[in-house]
Amino acid sequence: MRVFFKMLRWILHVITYSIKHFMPLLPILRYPDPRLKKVAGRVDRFDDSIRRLASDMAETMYEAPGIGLAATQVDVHKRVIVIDVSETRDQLLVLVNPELVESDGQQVCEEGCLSVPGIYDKVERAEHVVVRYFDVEGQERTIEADGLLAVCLQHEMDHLDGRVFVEHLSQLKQVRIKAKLAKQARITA
Ligand code: K1U
Ligand code: ZN
Repeated sequence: MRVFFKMLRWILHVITYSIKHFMPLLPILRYPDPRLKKVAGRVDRFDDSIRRLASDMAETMYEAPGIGLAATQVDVHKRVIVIDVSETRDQLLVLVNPELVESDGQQVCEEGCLSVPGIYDKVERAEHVVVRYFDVEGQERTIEADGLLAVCLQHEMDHLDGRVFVEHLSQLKQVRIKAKLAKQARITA
């Protein structure tokens, strides 16, 4: 009987370990998927489902790897973004219902996007931003940023409004990017 319970405990341990460590990552939508155009809705309840979403998004971002991810990109149309621009990859920011309250200056930075793999181009953004948001516990906070963090915040907030960074580029570049991605998709199909 003791051997049976020992085995049962071991099986349960293996199951919980597998769920915790081998959970499938969230699939990322690829441009020009029309779902990337949806405007995300505000979060009004700060419950476990939001904390689970943020945690799955962070795992997906780190694994990709990326420096940011918006819920829109994983086909969840809620105003949630995760960001980590640190070199040590241990400075996770989770922003719920982010709102741009101030912006000034200009900077041009090379951007990439996990929804537009292999495409990088220069985009003009504000140099300095102030963003008001809620953390996953529903506590209101403010972040002030410049440089790469400011760029990343603007890039991710664009996603929540259904905009992908390539839409800041010329029409000609957009046509070329769509053709390149369609070719990539045919090769990998
Ligand atoms: O939104 C996304 O798709 C994530 C995107 C964020 C971003 C990158 C560059 C400028 C603005 C916003 C990425 O993370 S693309 C991948 C990337 O830039 C990167 C990946 C690993 C290490 C460093 C950068
Ligand atoms: Zn992106």
